Amino acid sequence: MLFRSLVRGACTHIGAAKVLKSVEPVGVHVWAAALLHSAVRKSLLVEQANMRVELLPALSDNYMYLLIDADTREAAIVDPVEPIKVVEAVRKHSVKLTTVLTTHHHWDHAGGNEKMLKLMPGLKVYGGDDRVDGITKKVSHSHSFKLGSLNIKCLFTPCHTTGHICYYVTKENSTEPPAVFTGDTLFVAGCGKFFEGTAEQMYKALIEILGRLPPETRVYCGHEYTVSNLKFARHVEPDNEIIQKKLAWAKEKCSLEEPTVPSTLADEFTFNPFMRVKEKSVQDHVKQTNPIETMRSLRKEKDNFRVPKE
Ligand SMILES: N[C@@H](CCC(=O)N[C@@H](CS)C(=O)NCC(=O)O)C(=O)O
Ligand SMILES: [Zn+2]
Repeated sequence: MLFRSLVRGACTHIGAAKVLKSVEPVGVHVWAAALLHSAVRKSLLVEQANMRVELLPALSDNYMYLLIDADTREAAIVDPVEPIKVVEAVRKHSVKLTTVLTTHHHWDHAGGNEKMLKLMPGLKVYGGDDRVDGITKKVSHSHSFKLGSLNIKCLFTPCHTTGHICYYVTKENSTEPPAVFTGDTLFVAGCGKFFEGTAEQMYKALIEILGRLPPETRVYCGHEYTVSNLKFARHVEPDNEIIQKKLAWAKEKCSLEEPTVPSTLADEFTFNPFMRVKEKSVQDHVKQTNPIETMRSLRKEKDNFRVPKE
């Protein structure tokens, strides 16, 4: 799955295909392709008065996120799989990086942790799984800590992996939207594969944990999969106009190599089939009447879904 995620990203891969033909051996192909592709994907800075989030594209379709507390200029990095890019961003913003937030142990998320620690010794490395490289602080559900003046709350969302953590970031007395870093649990218009978990667990994660956060919460996910996810969403709900519009928008963004992240939880409830398992239109598609069974059927169908070219 990880090989596929490198050679088949969400958007176009013209440059990557060229490299794949000309470089030996196979392992080098993959890395060269991934690095070349990520070089053209654009980053994005989301600025609020209380926090700043810089989206840093990595590999072929991953995102790392530099989270900055505006008050103290203390910063955290989410899933720093390409540490050199992180060091560059830290220098550019003149911030003090103290913290690594790891969503799960897969190498395309945690694989840069050891190098990150070598480049910047003393970092605190958070994660929910002993398999997370370089982990210094193992956390569980509701564990909270500070990043400068920001509060970070760990949300245990096992299913993609048994130790998956989402990180929910708030600032006291702020009227600005909170942020949640969802790794491979919730994607824009989709969710992670159930590699180590069940439909019951993903239902709990998406509907009962993430779905109960404030609707305006900005969602920063682990991969740029929005276009292919929306093509599946369209297949599930062909009459949902919001999906059609979001897909046209996401295609445009992708053609410009711009991120489709962040979205919001309120928006996810309008186009993400895995967040819409209580909707009759989604249940009818999979011939189920129970939301958890709908979740199970949807995931099974998406695992075998051939994404159409258009
Ligand atoms: N479908 C992915 C294939 C790669 C893959 O399996 N990715 C993992 C995360 S590393 C996943 O959970 N994907 C969700 C999905 O395919 O719906 C793609 O669009 O490139
Ligand atoms: Zn991943």
